[in-house]
Amino acid sequence: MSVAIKLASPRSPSPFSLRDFLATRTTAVNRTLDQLLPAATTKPATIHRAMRYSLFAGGKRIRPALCLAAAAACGGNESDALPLACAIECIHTYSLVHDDLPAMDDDDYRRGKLTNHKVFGEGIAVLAGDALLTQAFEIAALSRSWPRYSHQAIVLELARAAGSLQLIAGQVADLEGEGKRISARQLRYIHERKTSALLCCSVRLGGMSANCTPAQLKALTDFGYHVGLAFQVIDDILDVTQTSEKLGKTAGKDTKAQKATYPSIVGLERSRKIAEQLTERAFASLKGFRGKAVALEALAEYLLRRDR
Ligand code: GRG
Repeated sequence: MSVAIKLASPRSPSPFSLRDFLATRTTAVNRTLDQLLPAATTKPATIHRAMRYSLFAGGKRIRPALCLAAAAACGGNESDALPLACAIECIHTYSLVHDDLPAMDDDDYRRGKLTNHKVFGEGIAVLAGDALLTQAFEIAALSRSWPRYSHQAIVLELARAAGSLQLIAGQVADLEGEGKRISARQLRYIHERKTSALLCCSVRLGGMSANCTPAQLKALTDFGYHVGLAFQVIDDILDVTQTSEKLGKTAGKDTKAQKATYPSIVGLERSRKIAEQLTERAFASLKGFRGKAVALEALAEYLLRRDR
């Protein structure tokens, strides 16, 4: 396959290290989230402890990394994108907290730890998810605007990705599809909304924080869409090929819940091929960035090859 990435940016004398990129950006995102959220001791302390419990439970921080990498690709200042990267991580974490509830996927483990409702009880877990979602909009409302992208555009971007036509729509279709035979087309509909929408939003917001051109925004949208789809295909593959210990969440849940996935519909080998093709499409979207999208390229490659 032809998705091998260049490891050095032509503009930078030292080779690009994804390991360093992820480590430094994760540290920056964690520090900023810590500053943006109410302290764990702020009353009512239970809700702030619950929000922080899931937020700092050890997620891979893929969406913030994509947001910051997109800002860099558009020549922006990553520190401008940092609050938006944090807002996305709050929305993502909310979706995981709610997804794990007994009324949804009913999971005991997430990010290698007991799920929020197992520690704090269902009521607080629902509220912690709600509070994380609301926190994301507070952060977006407090962020700056850019000549091409108003405050309204930034808030709208988050609202649309998280709303009933995207993230929630994907979750609804996922719930309603359980135990039913669904087509590859319907599965694509679920993946576009449940997963791709937030990854796409991550890179778009990164680009917007760099006041990107409409052409750059279009390229990032295309990249985020395809990387998002590949991400979910790999997630489905890992659910059947990895252990719970490795994933930090219960493996084999999709089969148990009789969920349609790419491996269940087209098999493992074909699923891997599909993820590779989607990643190639994502790479093709980055042509116009002429070497400045090295972090985005490395992330796409990493997401295809990841084992957790
Ligand atoms: C409104 C009650 C209510 C629920 C909404 C929208 C929603 C719940 C759930 C979203 C569905 C979902 C969990 C999609 C899966 C996306 C996915 C593969 C998540 C895992 O992402 P990683 O691997 O996780 O980046 P970490 O833990 O590393 O951040």
